[in-house]
Amino acid sequence: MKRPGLVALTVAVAAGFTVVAPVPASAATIDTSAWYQLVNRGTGKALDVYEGSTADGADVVQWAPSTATNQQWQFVSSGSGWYRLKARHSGKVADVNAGSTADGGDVVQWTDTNATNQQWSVTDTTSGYVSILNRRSGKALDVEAGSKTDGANVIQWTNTGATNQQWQLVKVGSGGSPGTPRNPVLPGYFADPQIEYLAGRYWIYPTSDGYADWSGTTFRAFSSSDLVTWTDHGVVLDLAKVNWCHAKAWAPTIVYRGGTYWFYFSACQQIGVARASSPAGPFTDALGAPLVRTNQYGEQEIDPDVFVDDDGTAYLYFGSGRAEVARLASSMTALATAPTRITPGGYREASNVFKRNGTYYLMYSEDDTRSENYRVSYATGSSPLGPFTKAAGNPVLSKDTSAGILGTGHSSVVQVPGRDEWYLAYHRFHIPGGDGTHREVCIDRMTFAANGSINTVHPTR
Ligand code: FUB
Repeated sequence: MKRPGLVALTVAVAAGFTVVAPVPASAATIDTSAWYQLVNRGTGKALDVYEGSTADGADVVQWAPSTATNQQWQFVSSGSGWYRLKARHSGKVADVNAGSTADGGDVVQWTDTNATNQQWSVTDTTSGYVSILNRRSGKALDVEAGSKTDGANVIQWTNTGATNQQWQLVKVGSGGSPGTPRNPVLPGYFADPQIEYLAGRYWIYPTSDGYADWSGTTFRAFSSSDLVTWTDHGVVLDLAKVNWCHAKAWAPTIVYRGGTYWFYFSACQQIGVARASSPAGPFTDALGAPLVRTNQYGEQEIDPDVFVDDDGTAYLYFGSGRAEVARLASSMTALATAPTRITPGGYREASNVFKRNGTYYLMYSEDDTRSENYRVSYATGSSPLGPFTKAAGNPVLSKDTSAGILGTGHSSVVQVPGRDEWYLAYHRFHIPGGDGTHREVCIDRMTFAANGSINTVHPTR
């Protein structure tokens, strides 16, 4: 059913308002045979045809995610990186009503004519989210005024990059809940896993382990569509090609910004930054020098982590023996501010920050990676710059001697796109016979209590 007050008219439009086709980012991974739910980053609601109407002109709104087919969309290629968005229940496509080029132009469904006001581009914003721009107007698919209510209108608006213009593409079926990881998830010796969701897949960037004194010199990448089956992408950065340090390649992290994948890594107990156009690399040193130098702010400048807040500000966390955070410059290759010290109780290293329901969670490791008691704790704060207070109920993750699981630490957290479903990647001593330099990478589900505290994660074999 069409909502009152909408003009049930759409027009095919002439050339003259078209925008330039984007370089595909997530678009490169779009499966045109699949159905997707489009979940808004700012509101958590899904793109929805109002009341499941099959009529031309029915309004496109947001609604709480469900399995209904009026929330399932197919990307139908119009060529050159442009797509129509076809609703599964009606076969009609998302259309800027009457070919409007104005801010506030309403998005409705209409019979597929392949007109430019029915064509959309898909471009990565920050990790896992895309912006969707209309070809005729160049404006972004936007939840009006960022409203969080069911039924809030979806319109077009000037592309500002705001979170109510960012969408998560959740593949129906395979894109819902991933499978149950089987530990260890990576074969062989790896540690310090950084897990991320990038360009429609899960990725792990670990330390290559099994070397005395943690003397590995290369970084590899692994990816998966389901957290179960992992593809080895080989060496994505070799310190032999980094002119300021060729030793101790440890604990990297990655973030997507401005069309580039930025890869922060520890080398010679300093922090570097490299760049690539794909999450599979190859990464090239971006600075020709460390971003954080030996002893610049403290004893061990290692274990970088980058968190990008909803307003687009990026923060770099790092440090062993104490925790630091600094805002990153928009170039991503410089600190915009001097670091702030945010060390929570028991902190050793391995900061990893995420946000859930407005709370910032700082995960970190306690004890020594050579100890079987190496473990994961967390602190919370109301700002990415802290202060962070160690939570009750820690540690989140620790050894299980009855299962032969020891040395569980250096974790990172990933959210399943569009769902309140979270996984913790971490390393443990290799089974059998591992120790602090022979570690393996595991993943287990992480859940929250109603008050937002993290429930204990039980490590699994
Ligand atoms: O893997 C080398 C170091 O061991 C990491 O940087 C620390 O977090 C610890 O896991």
